[in-house]
Amino acid sequence: MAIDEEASIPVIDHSAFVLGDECARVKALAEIDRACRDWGFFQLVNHGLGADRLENILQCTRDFFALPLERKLDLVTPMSPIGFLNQSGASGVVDRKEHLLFFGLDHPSVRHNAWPESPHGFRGVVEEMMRECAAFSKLLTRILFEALGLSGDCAREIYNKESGDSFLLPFYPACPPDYEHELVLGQHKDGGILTLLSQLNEVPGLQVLKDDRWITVKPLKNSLVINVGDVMQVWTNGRYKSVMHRVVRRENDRFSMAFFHIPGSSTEIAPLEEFTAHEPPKYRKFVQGEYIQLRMKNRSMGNKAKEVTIEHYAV
Ligand SMILES: O=C(O)CCC(=O)C(=O)O
Repeated sequence: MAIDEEASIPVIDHSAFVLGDECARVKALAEIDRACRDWGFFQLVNHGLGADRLENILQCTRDFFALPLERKLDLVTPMSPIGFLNQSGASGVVDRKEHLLFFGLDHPSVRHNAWPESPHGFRGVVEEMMRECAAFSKLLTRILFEALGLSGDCAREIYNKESGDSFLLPFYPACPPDYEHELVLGQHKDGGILTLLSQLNEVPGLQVLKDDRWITVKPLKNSLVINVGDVMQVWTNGRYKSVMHRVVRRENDRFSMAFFHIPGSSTEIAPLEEFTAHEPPKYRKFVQGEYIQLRMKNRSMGNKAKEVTIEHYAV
């Protein structure tokens, strides 16, 4: 598939939701609605996650991944997705990256998070960011519901009883120029409600599929990339799109941060009545935890089976 370096995903100004100007709010809601239908992705500027906090996360992340591999391997947690990982990939495609994954602070298994002793202060910085991201992703979910013409409280009723949130710090090591644009993270969609992503050190690499072309997401200073996940696609019966994305190699080290806003594992997911009044449901009901388990097998090393996607539940 061709790569389009010219096109850009929509950019939306979050200050429209803060300043109290009703016209600006209505316009921004319409922009979000269009972006979620057409792209499944947008970049948000003037969001509430402070630039200094993002800088602190970048610093901690750099320092952690600069440690010798043996020290990082101390944080491998067998049989669990959390902690350090430097080997993943499926269907013969190896992800050339390392990452640290944590359960969100409201996740029932948060106590199992594995914390590095070095760099000093890492846990405090990451927990503060996770707290911010959890609050901001709830707010954004309410904004997406409002853009859909639903009450923001609707979100509270359908998924807020427990949390499946997680927080990822990936590191994509620099590659020699000849290998630029090789895949480092295979194409996939996200399995939750929505994802907040920061290209922390502004090295590009993230690409989004649109009309059979890969569009590079150009890093904008202090912006957040927001993307719709599979759950939002099911809730809206396909109106909002969970879109394929991937990461390609670059000549520079690349650091990013992703917060996956995910319903708790016992939450039942199905198209909302509001979207099935005039058309049949496109998905059957499923339980979030079951879907997450199926997806985890997708990316486990050596898995040769066909990837399980949300189409597994299509009717
Ligand atoms: O690092 C990035 O830019 C994207 C990460 C991502 O898509 C993922 O880990 O699911």
